[in-house]
Amino acid sequence: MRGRFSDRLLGKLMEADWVTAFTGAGVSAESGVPTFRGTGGIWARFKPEELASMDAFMRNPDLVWEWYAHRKRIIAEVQPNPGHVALAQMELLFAGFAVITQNIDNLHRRAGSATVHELHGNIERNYCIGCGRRYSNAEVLAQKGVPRCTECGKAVRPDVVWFGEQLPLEEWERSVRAAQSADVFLSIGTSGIVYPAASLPQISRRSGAYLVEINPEPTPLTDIADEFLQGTSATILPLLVKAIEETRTPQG
Ligand code: BV8
Ligand code: ZN
Repeated sequence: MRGRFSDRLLGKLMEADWVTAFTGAGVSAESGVPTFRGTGGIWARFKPEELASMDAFMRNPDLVWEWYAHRKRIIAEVQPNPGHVALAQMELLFAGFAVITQNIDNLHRRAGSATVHELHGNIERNYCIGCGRRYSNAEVLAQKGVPRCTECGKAVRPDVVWFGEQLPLEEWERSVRAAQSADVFLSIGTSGIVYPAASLPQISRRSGAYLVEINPEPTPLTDIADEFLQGTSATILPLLVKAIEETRTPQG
C-alpha cells in the first residue's frame, strides 16, 4: 500500500497534528451526483449564472426550482462512497482534522465525518425569501412547482449559496482557520474555479501546509500543489488511509 505514496507525503502525514480536506463535486461523483464541469456535468447544459443565482430565481423561478427539485431527488437516493468513508476514518487518525466542502449534498456527514464546514450551504435545507421560515425537503417537494411559504406566501428557496452571494461568515472563518492550521491540506475533486472557496488551498500553503491535490485531471491548483495524486477520490483516499495506518504500525 505504502508504495503508492511518496515517502515525503507519508513523512508529512506522520508528523502532522492537523490535516484539512477540501472537497468539491468530484468527491460525490462516484456516489452518482453529477459534477458541474466534468463530462456530463450539470453545467454542460446551463451556465452557472443562469441557474445558481438570485436573479435567475427571480427571473425564472420555475426553471431554477425544477433544477433544484431534480437534484434534491437525486441526492435523496445516493449513498456516501468509499472516498467519503475514508475521510471519516482519517478524521480519527489525527489530533486535528476538518472537512471543508463546497458540496451541498450532506454526504460527508452521512459518511460519519464530525467536523464539516459547508461553504456553499446544504440542499436538504430551504427557507422563505420573505420571512426566513425554514422548510424541510419533504415539505417543499410535496408542493407542486415553486414552494410558497405557509406564513407569508412568499417563495421558498434552497439554503445554498448562489453566485454573487456571500458565503456564511461562520463557516468561512472556520474554514480559513482550518486551512491555516493544517500541516497537510488535501484538495480533493475540485476544479478550483469558484472563489472565494478556491483561495483556501493558497491560504493553507502560505501558512506552511504541505498541499496535496487528488483529482483525475490537472486543475489551476495543480501548479501550486506540492504533490498531485492523479486518480479518483473513491480509489485514492481508502489507499491513503491504509498507508497511514501501515506506516504507523508496521506489520510484523
Ligand atoms: C461571491 C452552490 C461576492 C449552489 C455554488 C463573474 C460573475 C459573477 C460572479 C463572479 C464572477 N467572477 C467571479 C465571481 C465570483 C464567483 C465565482 O467564483 N465564479 C466563478 C464561476 C468564476 N463566486 C461567487 O459568486 C461566490 N460569492 O463571490 O460573493 C460577495 C462578496 C461580498 C458580499 C456579497 C457578495 C459564491 C460562489 C458559490 C456558488 N455556489 N454551489 C449549487 O450547488 O447549486 S458553486 C458550485 O461550483 C459548487 O458549489 C461547487 O463547489 C463549485 C465548484 O465546482 P467543483 O466543486 O470544483 O466541481 P467541478 O464540477 O467544477 O469540478 C469537479 C472536479 O472533480 C473536476 O476537476 C473533475 O476532474 C473532478 N472529478 C470528477 N470525478 C472525480 C473527480 N475528482 C475525484 N474523484 C472523482 N471520481
Ligand atoms: Zn415566509
